[in-house]
Amino acid sequence: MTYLDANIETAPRAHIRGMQLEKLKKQVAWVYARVPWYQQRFREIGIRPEDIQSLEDARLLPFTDKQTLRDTYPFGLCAIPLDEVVRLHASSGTTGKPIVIGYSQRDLDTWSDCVARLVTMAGVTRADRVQMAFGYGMFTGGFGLHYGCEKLGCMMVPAGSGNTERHLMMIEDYKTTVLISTPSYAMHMCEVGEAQGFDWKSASLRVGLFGGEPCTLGMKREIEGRMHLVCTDNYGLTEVNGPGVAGECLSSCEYQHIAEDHFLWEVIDPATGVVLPEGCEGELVLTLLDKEAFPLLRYRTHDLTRVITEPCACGRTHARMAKVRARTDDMLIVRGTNIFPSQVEDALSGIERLTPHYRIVLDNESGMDRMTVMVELRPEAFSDSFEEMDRFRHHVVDRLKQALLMTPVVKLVEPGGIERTFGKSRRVEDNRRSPGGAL
Ligand code: DLL
Repeated sequence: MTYLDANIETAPRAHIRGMQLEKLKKQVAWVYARVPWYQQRFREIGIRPEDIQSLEDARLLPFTDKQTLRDTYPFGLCAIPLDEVVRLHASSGTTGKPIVIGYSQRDLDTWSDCVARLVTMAGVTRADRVQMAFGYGMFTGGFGLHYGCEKLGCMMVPAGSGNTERHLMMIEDYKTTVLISTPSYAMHMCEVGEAQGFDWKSASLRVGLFGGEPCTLGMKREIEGRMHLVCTDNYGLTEVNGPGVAGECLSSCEYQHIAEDHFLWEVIDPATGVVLPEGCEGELVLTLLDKEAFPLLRYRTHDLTRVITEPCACGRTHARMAKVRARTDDMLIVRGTNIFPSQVEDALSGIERLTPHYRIVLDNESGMDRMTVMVELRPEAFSDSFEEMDRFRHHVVDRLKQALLMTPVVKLVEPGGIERTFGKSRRVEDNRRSPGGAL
């Protein structure tokens, strides 16, 4: 097994916890001394940095969330002089102003270490040639993975997002061995390649590093089979640096190891904020343990997962989070029924004649919520017989009805008919005038 730093990655759990506590105390003192927003919140709750004497005491600390970053936009949470900030990244979000995050030089070094660790977990070495298909803008995916791989010593090919034909040419000409993209873009690249007669089997790619959006096991298997590579999934979010928070090793495809020397995790009940026992599903909350510029304590990610600390076959001792499939805020309320897009995805993934591409469209033109699920047929499933297609459509409706406990409208779309994206895919289009709320 190859580790980037075995001392850290396979440290006894008691050692990891000890290191976390030491860093937590320092981080709390750091934010309290430097950020007025935290000083005020600490006063309101009635705590002082000295009250943090154990990791459990983290529960005394205030939560932060996207709203905190909006309220203090753009630099209100910055804990260092702005002339020591060397980079900004931002996340667009779906509503309102973007949130912005700054990094000191040391923050960037830590971030690159986290990324170098996760790519090593996926079997990437300095001998690899890495083709980047994430964008290099304010999004953290491109720069984050770029510098982490470069730190490892890989040959970076900063192709960026889009222009699929050029990507295929680069694989062929530069013999790249690793592809970094969202899983949905990898799928698109695969389809475009197949349509052009690109020979994935003899192509040089051997590893796919996917992240930025959920990747189901079905999708992973499909991409691995069609592109002839091994893929792993990594998780992160702009507010907490970007990619590098957690990554999948080659031993457990359902979980990702959290870089616990840099992030303290908790899982809470999203409705009450109460911390749940280990292994229970809830909302992931992360505290950055050594961030200089934009330190976030107890950041509510809205991502639903569960975390376990059982030993992993790879020998790493850092806790593992189950792959994120849903967010508390992507729950849709349709005619009073709570629906997560991941439930739709699970129901569709068992139907062989469909591609993994789908879209959920909501409207209430008639005064009542209507949910339409657009599903895409595989080329071999397409038939001229109206009866046969209608029978199949009914079959899809039945499967969704069983999973969702409500009956959606199903529209069959011809192969390639659902729009592909270069970055994160957009699964839900909510056109309702006053949509049901989210958690
Ligand atoms: O997506 C950071 C990132 C870039 C991670 C590239 C990995 C690779 P944001 O744009 O701020 O940052 O979006 C963060 O995306 O809260 C999750 O809901 C979702 N997400 C990110 N990675 C995964 C993943 C980046 N591997 C939000 N699986 C997060 C499932 C993911 N969801």
